[in-house]
Amino acid sequence: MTKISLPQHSKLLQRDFIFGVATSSFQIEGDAAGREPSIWDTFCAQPGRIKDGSDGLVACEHVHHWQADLALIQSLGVDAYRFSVAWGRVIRADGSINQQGLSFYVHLVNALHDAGIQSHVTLYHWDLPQYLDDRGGWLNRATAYKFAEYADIVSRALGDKVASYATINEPFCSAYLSYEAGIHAPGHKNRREGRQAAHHLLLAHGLAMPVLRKNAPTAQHGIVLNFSPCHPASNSIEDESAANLAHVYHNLWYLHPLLTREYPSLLSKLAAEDQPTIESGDMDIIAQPLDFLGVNYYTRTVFRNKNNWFSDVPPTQPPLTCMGWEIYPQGLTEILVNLHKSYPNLPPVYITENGAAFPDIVEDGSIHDVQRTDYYQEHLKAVHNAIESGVDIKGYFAWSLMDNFEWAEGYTKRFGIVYVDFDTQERLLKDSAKALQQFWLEKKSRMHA
Ligand code: GCO
Repeated sequence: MTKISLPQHSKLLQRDFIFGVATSSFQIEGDAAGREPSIWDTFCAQPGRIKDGSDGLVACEHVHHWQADLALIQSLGVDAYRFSVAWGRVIRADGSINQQGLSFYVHLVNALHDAGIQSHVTLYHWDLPQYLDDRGGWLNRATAYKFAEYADIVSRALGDKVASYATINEPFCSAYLSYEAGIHAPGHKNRREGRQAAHHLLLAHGLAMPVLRKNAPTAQHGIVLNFSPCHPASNSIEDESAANLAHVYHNLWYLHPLLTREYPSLLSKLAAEDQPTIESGDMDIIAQPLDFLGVNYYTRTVFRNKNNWFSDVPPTQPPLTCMGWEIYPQGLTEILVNLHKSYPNLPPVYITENGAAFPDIVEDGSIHDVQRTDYYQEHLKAVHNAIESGVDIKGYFAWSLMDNFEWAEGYTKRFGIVYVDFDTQERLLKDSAKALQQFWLEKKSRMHA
């Protein structure tokens, strides 16, 4: 089995660097009866939306198996677990609190706490209650205020037992993929809607931050953004400017307002009918001080010029993951160093997601996912390199703890370090999990020596 290792002096091997595994509510929980339907339930029910026609009604049945899953997390030797709360498990359509649903998270956080594992809670990982979408979803400004109320309820219940609260996971996905590209729920295709949803998601974040600080004063509060370095398909001026545009539109659109109180100047260059409504005072609400920035990284993206805009060029050369994504670890160092240099006020960073899907085959009860182990090895080295270049990075979370519902790809893509047999709900450590486990346990034992 391949071993994971880092240079002896690496900051990642020091006590205060946190390692964890990550999941999200809709992707693992199941127990649809215990919550309100979300936009993803609606989306899954529409023919043709999900590759294998599947849904999240059962998923990994984590709500029923959470204690065993917690034991599994503990056995890996991690310091932390990142998971999300399902809004519709906490607040019913009539506005009342679902006490049983809320208790699920209270028990989980208490048990993690007792096990000495930090809880890193994400409040919104895409499963908007359908009852809010019925009132316009993220196109309705009121949803941002509803989010702050929801954040209040969750943070009152979980308080400072949680190490960190992230408001929104990847607003790029909930805005662009969901309202502009049409590939995520609710599946709209409209540029103005994409920009408006992005604005309301950032507003929701800004409205929730002071609430979280009040209810959990010693926890850390921030947001999780996804980044992909944008590279030109050729060295023509047109392609280079397309790649720059993509970088601004996909990466900086979300970070820039948080750190500078302004959208990138590209906003004013969009057609008037594509520009979102921004009320006075919104930018001040959005630009709350951040204790941390969560960075999700999977791959780089290549763009070419198309009608003075950008169009992505899917990679064809190996090594690719099952998603068709190029394995490009140096892109993680590149984007982190780039952000560090571009924003003097960049907060400390957690890598909140990083991982890959490969065709996992069970052979005599084992999964020899050498490519995934290599992926982790190389990306951990990329994080190490970014720290050496001066980026303040506090922790790293592998995506994902276990195979789960991969959105529009259904169950066809396995991102787990733990294999899930969806017929029996059995969990099986892949070789990558064993390699990470060995790496994490060795780090722990050195700390205690
Ligand atoms: C994300 C998504 C995850 C996906 C992962 C792989 O935050 O990007 O949260 O839910 O499963 O990115 O595509």
